[in-house]
Amino acid sequence: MAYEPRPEHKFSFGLWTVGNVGRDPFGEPVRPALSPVELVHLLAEVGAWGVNFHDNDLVPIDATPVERDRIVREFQKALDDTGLVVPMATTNLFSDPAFRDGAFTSNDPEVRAYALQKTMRAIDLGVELGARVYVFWGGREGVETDAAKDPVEALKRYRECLNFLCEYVLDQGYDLKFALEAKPNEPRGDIYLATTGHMLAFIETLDHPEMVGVNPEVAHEHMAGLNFMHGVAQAWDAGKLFHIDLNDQNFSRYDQDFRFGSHNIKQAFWLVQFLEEVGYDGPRHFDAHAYRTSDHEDVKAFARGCMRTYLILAEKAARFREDREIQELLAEIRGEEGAMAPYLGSYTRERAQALKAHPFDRAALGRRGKPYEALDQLVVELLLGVR
Ligand code: GLT
Ligand code: MN
Ligand code: MN
Repeated sequence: MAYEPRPEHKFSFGLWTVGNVGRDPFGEPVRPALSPVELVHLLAEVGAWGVNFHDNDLVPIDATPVERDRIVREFQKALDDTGLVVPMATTNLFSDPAFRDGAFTSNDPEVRAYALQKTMRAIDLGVELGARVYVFWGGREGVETDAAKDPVEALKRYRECLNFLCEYVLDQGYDLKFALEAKPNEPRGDIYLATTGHMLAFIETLDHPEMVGVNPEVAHEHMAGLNFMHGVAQAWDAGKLFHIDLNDQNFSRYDQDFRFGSHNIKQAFWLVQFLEEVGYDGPRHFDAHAYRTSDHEDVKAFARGCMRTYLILAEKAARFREDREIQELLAEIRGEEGAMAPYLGSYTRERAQALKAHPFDRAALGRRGKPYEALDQLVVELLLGVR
């Protein structure tokens, strides 16, 4: 059937997404909490492939080792019963009051050590259930006042912790990659490493950059007013697109985590077109939640909607790549090097000298228009379904 999710699409949801109970800074939960096992069954019912979790989405922070093992057994059984997989796991380093000033960047060395301990245990849990990607979202790694922390010192602490954890993974022989997720603010006034671009630069300063990539989230880059697809493209170009958090978000609002494609349909289209064209084959994770007005039935509509919209946009993207008029315009726009071939490409001294001597007709260059209005209108009509 058209637009039906299939395992090869690798659609995944966090327990915290379909399990979101609708609490916000101004209001109490509106939906009864479902257990992790119930959530696995809900995800199977809507056709998802994978389920991700924070350590404490699955195992309460104060569970005894015996309780932990029972919970893991029951969860594993739900996975076996439904065929769902766990592609990714992560640590909750933001909810507990202990992390009020951050985890890896906390000013309190005991908190930093506790954060490492908690993360090692959470990595063990994730690996036990099959995770191959481990996400780090440093929601509390920041400040409200710059009097509190030295930002260079904060980066050193962050780096030291990630280096420690990379060594832990290697020492255990785990097959696990790290994916760092940026966000500019919320819940902290300012969060360090605010965008995917910041993360990419930071990764190169780590001891094992080959183990570490990024997990860009649509909403987080939109909060910063950025073009999400460009950030994703840069991560892809760097070989660092290990995971992706799909959702939607009005620009410059709070972290809305809306259903994928529910708000900025054109940006969503360009993102899907990019992922499909380059052949991204990692998980397509929806880090979103249903509106606070939803009941559990509507949560299913939300989850189905995320996947269906992705598949519809993937079909539109295929048509974009096949549309004769669009492709002819693109061929015209993206000119061949032609007469400029001798001057472009890698540097040689001869090439530089020849180029310095070449006479350019600058005025003629400035008279050349580009039919981008015509091209964009074709894309809009494709998206609006009249093409
Ligand atoms: C939290 C955050 C998300 C992160 C999750 C992983 S937790 O819901 O808003 O963007 O991806 O820690
Ligand atoms: Mn996210
Ligand atoms: Mn978010």
